[in-house]
Amino acid sequence: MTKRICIIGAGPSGLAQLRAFQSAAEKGAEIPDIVCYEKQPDWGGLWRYSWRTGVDEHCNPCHASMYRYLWSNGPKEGLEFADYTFDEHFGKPIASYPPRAVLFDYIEGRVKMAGVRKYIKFNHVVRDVRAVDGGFEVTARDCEDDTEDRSVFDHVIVASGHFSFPNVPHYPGFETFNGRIMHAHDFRDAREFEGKDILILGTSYSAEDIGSQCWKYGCKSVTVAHRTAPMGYDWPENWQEVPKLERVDGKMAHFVDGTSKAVDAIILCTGYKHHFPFLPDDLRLKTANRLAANDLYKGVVFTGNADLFYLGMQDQWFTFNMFDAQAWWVRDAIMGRISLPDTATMEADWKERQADEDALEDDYACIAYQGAYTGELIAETDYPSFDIEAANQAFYEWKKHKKKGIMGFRDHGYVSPITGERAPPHHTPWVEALDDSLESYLQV
Ligand code: FAD
Ligand code: NA7
Repeated sequence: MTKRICIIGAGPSGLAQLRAFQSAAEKGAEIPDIVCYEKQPDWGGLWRYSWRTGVDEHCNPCHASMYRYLWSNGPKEGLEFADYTFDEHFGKPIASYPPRAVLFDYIEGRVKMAGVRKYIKFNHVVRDVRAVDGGFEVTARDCEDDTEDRSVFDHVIVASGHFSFPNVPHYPGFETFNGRIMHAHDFRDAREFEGKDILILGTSYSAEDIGSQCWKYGCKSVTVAHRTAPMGYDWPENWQEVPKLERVDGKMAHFVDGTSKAVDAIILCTGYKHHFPFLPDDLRLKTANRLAANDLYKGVVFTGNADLFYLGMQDQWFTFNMFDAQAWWVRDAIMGRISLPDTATMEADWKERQADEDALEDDYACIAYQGAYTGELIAETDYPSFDIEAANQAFYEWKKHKKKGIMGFRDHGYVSPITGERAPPHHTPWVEALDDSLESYLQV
């Protein structure tokens, strides 16, 4: 009997899974029956921009955390598909930090060519998954017809992402703040903050990038409060880093060192939660945002039920190529090309990975660690091998360029780990490039 597989989500991870199965079929293998449920009306996950915030047109929580004018925050050479290069897709070399629309086009190009859209049920939100005799019963809602779709599958692959449910802290005085308080998840357009004094909480990617966007599109000042340590870049003169927020009073934000600042808006760049409202406790992944997640053998097999897989649940330096490595590996586990060890061995695996992660000394070591993990999975499948060390190198250079000039790092080019060619510079420095369209980016 042909196995039945359910994939939840058609973002980069779910699409990698579809491409993995299709590539096996292309080589003559018999592949399982596949259904991919996607709650949005199109594929691409976070790379599909939506203007909506809060709840969507079907009253589901909006998935999008994506905003306008987002340019890749890491070099594209660190995420390039080994089976589909940027040069192949665009027909020419392009610069290293593409805006969202360009990356969306690249993601879409590969799956269009693979012809996998037929497997996806769009506008279908998965509401419930439970273990039953013979596998899993999955209940999805067809949001267009407002009907229920209930089916049994041998395997479920959760590819629903983990940067969509906001972590929202409370600080005293938020209730009466005379301005806008929002989480990064609901941020859509930096122009909203033109001429405004903004306060950002958090010091990671969202804080750095949303602050930079607001600065680039003309906010009056950026103040970033840190809970642990400042980012420490050489910021523009109207940008300051201050210690932890203590309380808010009217428009005044008071910090723990006794200083204060009047602000118009507070943007909480305070991270996201791994949240799976459609999963019962016995199948639900509970983990922090880290490189080696809890309870996942090889970073993908749920140790509580080895017929259930998760993709892309790690904190991410590597993204699209790591999702590919995982997807090819999961495909082979499902197709019996890779056998799984006993539960005790699987448990020991993620604990050992976490101990190794805990011993890493700095970001450079974290990059090498995730590169090695990606390489480990690739070596066990037929995913095209590529020069992981070259991808690591692109990340190392990226970090140095950020230290050198936080508003200028996107003006550099890196060597592709697949083609060995260095990317050309973009035609316009990032601070001056206000048009983030694909057409503008691809101009020579
Ligand atoms: P997602 O892209 O989140 O896709 C998950 C999919 O699952 C979505 O389509 C969603 O609609 C669907 N889904 C969720 N729940 C259900 C359900 N119950 N039923 C049906 N469908 C469901 N990475 C980079 O490499 N470079 C960057 O510059 C970069 N910038 C980022 C900027 C932001 C603001 C964020 C939030 C993330 C960024 N990332 C970046 C990281 C990002 O996580 C990955 O690039 C990638 O999108 C992860 O893919 P995914 O498929 O795992 O998850
Ligand atoms: P991250 O990388 O998980 O970072 C979360 C940040 O939020 C981090 O700096 C935390 O500070 C900070 N944080 C968390 N809770 C609080 C509270 N209560 N008060 C103040 N600060 C807090 O999330 P990002 O959104 O930046 O990045 C996630 C993805 O989105 C990433 O892949 C990007 O590409 C886009 P800490 O250092 O723990 O003190």
